Amino acid sequence: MALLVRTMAVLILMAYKLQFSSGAVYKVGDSAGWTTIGNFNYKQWAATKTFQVGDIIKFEYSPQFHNVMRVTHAMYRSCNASAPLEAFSSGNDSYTVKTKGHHFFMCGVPGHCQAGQRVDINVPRNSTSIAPTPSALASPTVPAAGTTPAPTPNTAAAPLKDFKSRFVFVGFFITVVVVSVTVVGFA
Ligand SMILES: [Cu+2]
Repeated sequence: MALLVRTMAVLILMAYKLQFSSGAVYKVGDSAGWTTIGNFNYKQWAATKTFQVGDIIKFEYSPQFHNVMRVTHAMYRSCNASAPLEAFSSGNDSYTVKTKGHHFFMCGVPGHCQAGQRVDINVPRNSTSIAPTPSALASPTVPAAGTTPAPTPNTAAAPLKDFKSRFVFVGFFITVVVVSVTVVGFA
């Protein structure tokens, strides 16, 4: 009986944490969106934000003219789009920040990154967050210079999957809690 109550308490706490760990949503460039028009200052835009693990970074643009590539620091500095870690091209892309540190993004259309269409989403290492922080090892390994593995556009669906699984988890915990309450009621 006491064990059941304790289990319930833990499950309620977990469900609560899962619900509130969904972070803020930031639309890159605000009303300007993800563009080369108007020389939007994405560096300044990012500097005014305090990003956290769990935040969702949204890129809105015309897929005819732009795309989004998550790249390494070296690729970001040199505007090299040859081997992105992840590639997005729907025009309405969401990236969930899963680790602390820098997350570098650039447009892979020739000339756009050089024109300033790149952004560094930085979650300070010493920042605190209520969101679960997966190991830094979870981030893809940086390919060695010289090798050019094919881009992996399939990963674009990953943030959505993650979002869905979160809801599945919350639903599961609520079900367990309801069942537990029913059992206690009859005990
Ligand atoms: Cu572009």
